[in-house]
Amino acid sequence: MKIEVVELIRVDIPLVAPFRTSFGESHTRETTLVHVVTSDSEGWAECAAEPEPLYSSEFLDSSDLVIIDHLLPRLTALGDRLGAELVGTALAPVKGHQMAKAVLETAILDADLRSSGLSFGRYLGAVKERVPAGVSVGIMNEIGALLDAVGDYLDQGYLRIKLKIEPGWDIEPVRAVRERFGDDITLQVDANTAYTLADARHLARLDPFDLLLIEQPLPEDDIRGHAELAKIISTPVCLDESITSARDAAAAIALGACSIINVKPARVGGYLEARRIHDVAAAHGVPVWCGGMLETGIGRAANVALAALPNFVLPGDTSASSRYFAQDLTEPFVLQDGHLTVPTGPGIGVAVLPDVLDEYTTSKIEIPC
Ligand code: OSB
Ligand code: MG
Repeated sequence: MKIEVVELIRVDIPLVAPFRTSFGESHTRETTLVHVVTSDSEGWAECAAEPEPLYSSEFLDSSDLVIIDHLLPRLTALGDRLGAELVGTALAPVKGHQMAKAVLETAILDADLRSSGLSFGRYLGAVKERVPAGVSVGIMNEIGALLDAVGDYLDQGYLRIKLKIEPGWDIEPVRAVRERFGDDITLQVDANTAYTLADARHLARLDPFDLLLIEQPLPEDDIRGHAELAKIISTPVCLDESITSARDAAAAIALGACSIINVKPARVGGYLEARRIHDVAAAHGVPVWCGGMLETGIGRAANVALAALPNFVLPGDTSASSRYFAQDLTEPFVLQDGHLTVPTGPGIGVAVLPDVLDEYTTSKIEIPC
């Protein structure tokens, strides 16, 4: 396969409601789409980075620049030997920049699979036709608004609720949700690194609420802290930001820093590394689930396929398109019985809607190869 043209298309799409986390608030989903055109196919992927380096050190402009100046030249140097399975090795000399590497590898994988007629699910090893959907609920100004939002998501059929937390918005919202909706709903929290180990006693106050897990309470480089915390609190510790490779996953498991892993393909450099994390975790009896970064249908399609692998035993942040957007870039993913259907068409199995893409495009860079 030989790349002929790569387009970097920046889009900015309004969210149906602002989404607040411990690190910031978003009103739109701004992302770069990578469109790879090859001699016999094309591929699409979506960058998970955000406009500012607040979730991780990567951000959209950095990802675009790294792709253009450092990643793409290493791939075009391979000429027509290029295939998705060579991308990781070819890009390994470039340190870090997992999200930039992931979007490029994913677009090439999509092109590869479209030309061979294979779906992402078939290629990755999906064993399910549909996957259970959870929903991530942002930090709000008051408990009443939170209860309304959670009630609405439960009415829609979401099978698991994740509350974003931060110091000052943790015990009380969890207590309120348990009091209103009972002990039977599956409930978990995500701190996005907002605490330190000195908060261990405080976080132990979440123990009585029988949470499925607490996600990334401590800074991303504090593996030892998570291991210590896991000994103090009874809520299972799940890592998100800390895990950027299968080696990280193996180390965190061995050190007792987590008993569950949130797998986000973008954070770990792509779907091939994500599958390795799935395998490492499975070998240790550690369950995984598929995280999200407010993806459009383009990124969501591949995530839903990954979430159909056998060790993805917990509901993911794989919500329906309507949870994020009034109008998605593809046909919307719809919640049916609390599940999303795994696409079966070639590649990611969904098509970009050209008129919608035009409407939300803010800039475009075309790189002939
Ligand atoms: O930590 O999982 C996270 C969104 C943006 C950045 C980080 C995270 C999130 C979410 C939303 O929790 C998940 C989603 O529904 O896509
Ligand atoms: Mg998270």
